Amino acid sequence: MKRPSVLVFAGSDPSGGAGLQADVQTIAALGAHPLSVVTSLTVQDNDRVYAVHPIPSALLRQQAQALIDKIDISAVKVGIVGNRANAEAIAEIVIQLRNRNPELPLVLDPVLASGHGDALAIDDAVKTLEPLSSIATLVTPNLPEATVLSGGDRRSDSQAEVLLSKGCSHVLIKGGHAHDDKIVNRWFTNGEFRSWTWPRLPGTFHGSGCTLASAVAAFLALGKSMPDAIEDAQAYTHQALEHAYAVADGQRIPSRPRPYTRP
Ligand code: PXL
Repeated sequence: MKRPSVLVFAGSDPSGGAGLQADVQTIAALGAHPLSVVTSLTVQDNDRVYAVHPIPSALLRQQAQALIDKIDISAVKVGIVGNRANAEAIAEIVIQLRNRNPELPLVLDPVLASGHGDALAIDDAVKTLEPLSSIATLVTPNLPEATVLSGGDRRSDSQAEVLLSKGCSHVLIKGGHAHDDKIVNRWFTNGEFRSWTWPRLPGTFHGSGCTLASAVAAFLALGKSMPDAIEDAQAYTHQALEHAYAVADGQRIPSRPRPYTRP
């Protein structure tokens, strides 16, 4: 049996909570195959990020080229890119892949900071992500990221409008950063809107956003429609957070390698 492959571009998180490690666990758990191209090496534990080192864009290109020369790609997921040169390299690779498959989905998680608030984007984040936000199928900002990426707008619908005007087809604004006992995630696409409300789970987590975006990419690779992929990815992430475990004090790790059953 052939499994669909998801091509992931992300930063390595040695703590195993977020970044590439989160993406690989999620995509594998959901029955797709993760191909993992490193964009940056980070120094961090389960709470704090101490350093981010982008890898040279020529090496990023080589990693991806070897994979795409041989393996069919069913979806692409992008986490932290490191710098503008890496964002441009990833955009060129996606454009190359779309020459073969114009429908290839690209899920862009526009990560600016860790869950704790430590910076993960080095240069001007909006400018850095430009080559990717214009070709993304789905962009998944949290509330602070949506505010920054839309130039300071505070209302989710106008933030989504700004993001859609950059060229992406769908926006999912994640409500986890609100101060509320409910989390509202809002999906916008041209002419359509839907929201989902989840109970806020106690505690803090390392890698919840990476888990959600990767789950969407995996479900798209497996053939689900965008609204179904978004809905099922939230249910999977919620289950992973409900069963999160500790490795030390501080943020817990989502339990991703678990059989997923649709509620
Ligand atoms: O959760 C966002 C994120 C993405 N990528 C890397 C990270 C984090 C959060 O810590 O470390 C590499």
